Amino acid sequence: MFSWLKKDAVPSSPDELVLDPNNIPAHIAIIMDGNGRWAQKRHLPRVAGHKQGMDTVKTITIAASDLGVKVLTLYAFSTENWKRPEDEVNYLMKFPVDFFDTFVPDLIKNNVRVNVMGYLDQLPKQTQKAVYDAMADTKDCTGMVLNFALNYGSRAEITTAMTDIAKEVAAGQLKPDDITDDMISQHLMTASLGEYADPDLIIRTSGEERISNFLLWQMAYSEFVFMTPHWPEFTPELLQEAVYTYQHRKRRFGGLKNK
Ligand code: V07
Repeated sequence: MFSWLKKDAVPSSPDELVLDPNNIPAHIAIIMDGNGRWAQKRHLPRVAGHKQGMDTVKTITIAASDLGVKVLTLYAFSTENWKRPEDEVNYLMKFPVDFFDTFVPDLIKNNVRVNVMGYLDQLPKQTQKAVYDAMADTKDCTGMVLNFALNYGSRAEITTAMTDIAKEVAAGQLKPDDITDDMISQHLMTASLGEYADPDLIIRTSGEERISNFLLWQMAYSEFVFMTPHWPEFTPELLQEAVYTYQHRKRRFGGLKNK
């Protein structure tokens, strides 16, 4: 695996994907779609798909870290997901707890820091505790940031940012004409990611080709790769395939920058 990481690596066959280690997308964001459909196809309850999806989260986190990705953002639960059946929502809310109990030692071993963005105060108390514990226990890790979007919605995020900026204007701390795009970025939930706030590559699994209220401001110059496997079927090889596709795109940044 990752033969291209080895010094002087040569492809063992012409169709092996050889990645350029100097052009790994710094920030990859993934819409982990298709857990329910994966389960239904196998006549399993939807929650079985979510459970399998959690194992994929673990595998892909380590694979992304090994690739040299700086930030991996995973869309775990959207502000719209509350509309799902109550039982399913209750089940989903236990994931951060389970994740914390079973995976934090591996994250520390791999020097991965957990960050969570979203409206966390609306989550059940034990879910909040698991999230804050995962962040606290990995706070000294200096490698990849595993950034969960949990109870996240991009329009709500932008609305909150606009309200905060309007309050600064009303208080006389800021003039309307002094508002810049950098300043807006600074008020979004990705601000703490610094230079990596905007995703370079957005992947959506399960064949759906839409954005579903995810990182609307931050995706201004992102590359999109839509893949057909359901999230529980996603593998490190498919992640590499997406990176390979990314590396063969020409990014233009609206003609502002060139790579
Ligand atoms: C969830 C697993 C992935 C497939 C999609 C749905 C189910 C990890 C988390 C998580 C979130 C915050 C945190 C630690 C872990 C998670 C939900 C669902 C709601 F600090 N996986 N996962 N959260 N699934």
